[in-house]
Amino acid sequence: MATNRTFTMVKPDAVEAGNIGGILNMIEEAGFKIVAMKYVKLSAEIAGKFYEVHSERPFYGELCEYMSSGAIVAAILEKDNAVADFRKLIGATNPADAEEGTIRKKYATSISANAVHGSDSDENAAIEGSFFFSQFERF
Ligand code: IDP
Repeated sequence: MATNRTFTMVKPDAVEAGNIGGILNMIEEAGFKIVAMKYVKLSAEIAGKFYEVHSERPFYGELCEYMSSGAIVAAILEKDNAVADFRKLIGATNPADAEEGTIRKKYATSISANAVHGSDSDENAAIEGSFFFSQFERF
């Protein structure tokens, strides 16, 4: 059964461009409740740990460099069917393929600087949420 939580980050390009508010607004308008949130800047090493599952992919170095290039907003979101519904809301990885009405269509500028992260499974949502938030911060 699908759990009702997912994990997201507003990525450095979107934070830098002043789009935190616009993105959080789209998230809330779509029916997600923000149940944990923080504004942080990752080191390349921490970004590397977060994205370890991608370590064999050719863009891994670029991704870690990019994700540590500026501040991000990390959050846990709650809604029925959260993981799948949030993946729909963010749209395709490459904004060129993202559908109208999605966050990436509106705010992403490239396949790497694509504005938001969204967990791809319930299992990863739980792992990613606990990577950023202690048990006292995700109640
Ligand atoms: P997703 O974020 O849509 O789940 P993934 O394939 O899991 O996409 O890739 C993780 C992140 O790695 C993407 O959001 C994007 O920032 C970056 N990325 C994916 N493919 C490429 C690429 O071909 N070049 C550069 N960065 C990429």
